Amino acid sequence: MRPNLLKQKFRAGEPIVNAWLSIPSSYAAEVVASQGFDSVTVDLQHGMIGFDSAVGMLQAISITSATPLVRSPSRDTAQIMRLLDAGAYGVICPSIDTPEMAAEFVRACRYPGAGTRSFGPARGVLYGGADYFSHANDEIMAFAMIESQQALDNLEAILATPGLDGVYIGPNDLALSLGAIPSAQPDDVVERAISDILGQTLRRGLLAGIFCSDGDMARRRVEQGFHLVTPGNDANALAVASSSRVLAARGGKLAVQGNGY
Ligand code: 3PY
Ligand code: MG
Repeated sequence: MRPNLLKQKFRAGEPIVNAWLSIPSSYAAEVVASQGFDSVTVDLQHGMIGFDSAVGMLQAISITSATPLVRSPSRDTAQIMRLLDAGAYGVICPSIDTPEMAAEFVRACRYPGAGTRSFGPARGVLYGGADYFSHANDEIMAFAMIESQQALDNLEAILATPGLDGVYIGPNDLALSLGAIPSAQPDDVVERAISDILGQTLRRGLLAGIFCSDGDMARRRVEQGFHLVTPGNDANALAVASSSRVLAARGGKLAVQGNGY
């Protein structure tokens, strides 16, 4: 099976820069995936993307060396299995708040022996290779999104879930859950929660990932100790690039960058 380069980079301690796609276009996916990202995530939760578009986008990502990931629309195990069949090499699952949710999610990503994944790796075999089935349980990565007070309260037990590869922090939902306002520069209460999650994840030896508002914040998070960072999404990059051109043409300069999700 084609190795999961993300796993290799994590083991080697190399920072992983992950793109985030919300525009339902295989061409846009191809453009973004060709820019040197280590991984590219198709976001089916908040992106304007359904399963059919996601398949074409995973195909487009597959022509590059970036590892194809998805954020599933929910914890629904049938959807998670379909996205794995479509060739995703890792799933970022929203709102994992309890160890039971974490266990059910991880089982959906693993074939029997380790889980409940149903057999039918349609594109998985095309992208991964003929021996996909024998190695998928080891190569496919499962990331639990930690984005609530409840998840924080249960973090130790969530991190102890067998087969969980790591966590991915959603700072905006985390802020809402902590009574703060989602912001490109999170409040102190959110920052304290982020460093608590990071510390516990590192102590467990798992991968720590986080969504960031832009490239500068992503760099800061790498320096803080995160393994995987997402410097905003495609729609935000397009909006910032477009508005800066309009402003430049009008003789002005862009002051504020947007906050993607
Ligand atoms: C959040 O910040 O809540 C996210 O889910 C990032 O996409
Ligand atoms: Mg979220």
